[in-house]
Amino acid sequence: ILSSNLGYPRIGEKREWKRAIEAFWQGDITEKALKDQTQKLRLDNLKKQKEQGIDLIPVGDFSFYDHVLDTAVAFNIIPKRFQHHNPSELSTYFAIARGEKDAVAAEMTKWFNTNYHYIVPELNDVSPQLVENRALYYYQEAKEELGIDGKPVIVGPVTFVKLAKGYQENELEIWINRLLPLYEQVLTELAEAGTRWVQIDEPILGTNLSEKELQLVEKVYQRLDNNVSGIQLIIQTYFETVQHYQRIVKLPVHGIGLDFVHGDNLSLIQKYGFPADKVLGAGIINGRNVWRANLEDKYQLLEAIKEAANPQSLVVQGSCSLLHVPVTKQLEEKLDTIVKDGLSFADEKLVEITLLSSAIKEGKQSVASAFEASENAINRLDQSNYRNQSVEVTKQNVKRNVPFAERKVQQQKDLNLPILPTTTIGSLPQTTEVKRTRTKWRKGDISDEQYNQFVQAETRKWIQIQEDLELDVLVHGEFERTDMVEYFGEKLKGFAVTEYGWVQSYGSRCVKPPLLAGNVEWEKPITVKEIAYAQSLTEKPVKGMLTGPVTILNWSFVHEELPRFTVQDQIGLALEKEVLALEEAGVKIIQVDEPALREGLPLDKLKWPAYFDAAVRAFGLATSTVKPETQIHTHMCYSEFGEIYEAIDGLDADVISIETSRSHGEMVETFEVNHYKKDIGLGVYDIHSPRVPSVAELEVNIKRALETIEVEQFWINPDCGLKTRKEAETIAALEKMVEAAKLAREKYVSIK
Ligand code: THG
Ligand code: ZN
Repeated sequence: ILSSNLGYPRIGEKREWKRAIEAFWQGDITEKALKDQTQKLRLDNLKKQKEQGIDLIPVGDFSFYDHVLDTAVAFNIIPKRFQHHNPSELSTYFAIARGEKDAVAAEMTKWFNTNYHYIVPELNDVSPQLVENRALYYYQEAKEELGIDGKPVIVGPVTFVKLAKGYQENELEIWINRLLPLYEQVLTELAEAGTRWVQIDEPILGTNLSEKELQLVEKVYQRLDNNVSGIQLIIQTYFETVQHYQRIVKLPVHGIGLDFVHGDNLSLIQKYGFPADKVLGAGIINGRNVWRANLEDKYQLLEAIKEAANPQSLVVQGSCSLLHVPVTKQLEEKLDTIVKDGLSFADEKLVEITLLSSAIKEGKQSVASAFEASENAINRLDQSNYRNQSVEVTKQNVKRNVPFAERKVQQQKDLNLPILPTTTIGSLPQTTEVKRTRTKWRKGDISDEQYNQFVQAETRKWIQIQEDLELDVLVHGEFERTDMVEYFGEKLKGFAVTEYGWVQSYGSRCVKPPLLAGNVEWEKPITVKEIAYAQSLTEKPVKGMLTGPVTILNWSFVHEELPRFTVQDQIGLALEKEVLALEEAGVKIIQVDEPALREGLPLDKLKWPAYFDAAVRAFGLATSTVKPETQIHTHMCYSEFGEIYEAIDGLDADVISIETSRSHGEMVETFEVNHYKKDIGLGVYDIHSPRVPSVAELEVNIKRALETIEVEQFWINPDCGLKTRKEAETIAALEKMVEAAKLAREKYVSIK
């Protein structure tokens, strides 16, 4: 019996990784300094894992941006528009991720159903070859610097190609075959360097693969087995029940890693057993949540796994990489002790893993006090104020009373907007000054009054800028908010927030999900003061900005004992009170963002209908009681909307804005095919890149959308919130956008 870790967070206890990378981008530190600083972090992380007594320590889980991009670049998979660069330069790598003057960044999308985003590899126009054996580099580094015989982690070929784009569906096999020799070379070189274990991640096995794809999986691993020797390969799956379990466990590899927290792999091994000649990676500690494990329950689970599976050997591990949880809870000083005691971040999870592997090896008595401590902590939270009163959700009608077509007429009468109205998604640049001032206020260095004054001054400045730009629907800018979810987590009852609980979201960007410890309740107006202030400064409509129930739920760490859909309804009801308070204050447009709706989708399609129903219901709880003349907007991030179209329509929002620009025309089609009737803004430029778009480029995007979407239906906006952008960039880009909108109005309205 061994203990293992599948991946460690990259970002450092205090986000040192992010700071180093951003300083490098700014030109504040050299490439050498970046490499030195990140190496130190990497080695510190390895040391910690060794000290915790983890037997199989991952190497190669580090990245300067994203591990899928690392894999692509190591294979010379570089989009054509970046091919004039040297593939082994770090600047090439960052250019693909971030875009550069004449080349848009590669598309980014969510990693399965998590809040981590990867860079989508583009397979058209590339000739794969092995530029760098990253796994080998990091394996040798750990060995030479620390004497650690690490376990390289690589993205498996099937998952990699399935997540890539730029090829036809029937070319999957061709592409996998093109990459397999490179995988063979990577693995052979590792074997020669003395590597014993390799973790090959194939989370795609938790999704619904076709029979043909499944046969391909079998061919791939057969071939790796034939051509690579001297290595113990573990196929690692996570996030869901393995589909086609009986065939997957027969693959000719040394071991299989299964997630015993998400999905129902336990039933599978109980029903079908597990090959006695294989190692079973038992993912029992939740790698996606921060709540402390009940060690007794986990021990029972391990016993059940051991009994049903009877594998050659059992490896005790997390359910997935710990990339999705913060580093350590030790730094938290302000948390309620009941909550803090109930938590377990990455470092604490490593302890849970080694405790459980000792318990199963040497008996529970050897770790009895730890078992007791875990049980006590869980009971205390269960009996605390967070849980004592339940919030009943009795409301039945979650639909708006007046149909869209009628609402539209009434809203237009009130709002009097031009055709092709322009707006932004909500957040405006969070400059260093904004963040610094918030930090000062948090520390008590400035008073509430001073902070308030500052936020108001920023709002005033930006209302003026938006008026000067001649935008039609304005926003207050969200200067009082850190993050769209964390902010509501701070204000709603049932949540707690951390100081250092950061996780990587994309590239150097991190989020700090609130902790959902109990029943959710609205206590008093949250956003009304700021919105009403902004509205008082202008004649143009200012949108009220809220985060929707699905997103708040998905981007929080929800305690595993809470029923998710019930809490989601509770959040919906809490937001309804906020929506009505805004309406009462005279706000005419209220945006309830659901950027997480798509990414929260279960991997298993059978679970989709229940998920959609719950999402539509909770959104309806929040928004359906407004007057018909109140315009409800929503916003969603990222592509692949085809499959969630019904739910989008079901939300019945008067206006939806959608992030599109990294996936170009694909999205337009979805709405065309379905004859979408309500108003829609398909983002006309990509805000994730510092690049300012040209008017011509914006016109192309508008034109494409208007080929299929009615002029009366279309809104012109950037594709996502602007908080990560610099002020100058933002103003420059919005100027172009308004100019393009004016040109479009002349062109398309005159045709009519
Ligand atoms: N909030 C949350 N999750 C998200 C988003 C979000 N997931 C998807 C998408 N948006 C990811 N996008 C972002 C956008 C911006 C930031 C993070 C994720 C961001 N983070 C700051 C940073 O890392 O510099 C936070 C730090 C700070 O404010 O000091 O800007 O919007 N929950
Ligand atoms: Zn967005």
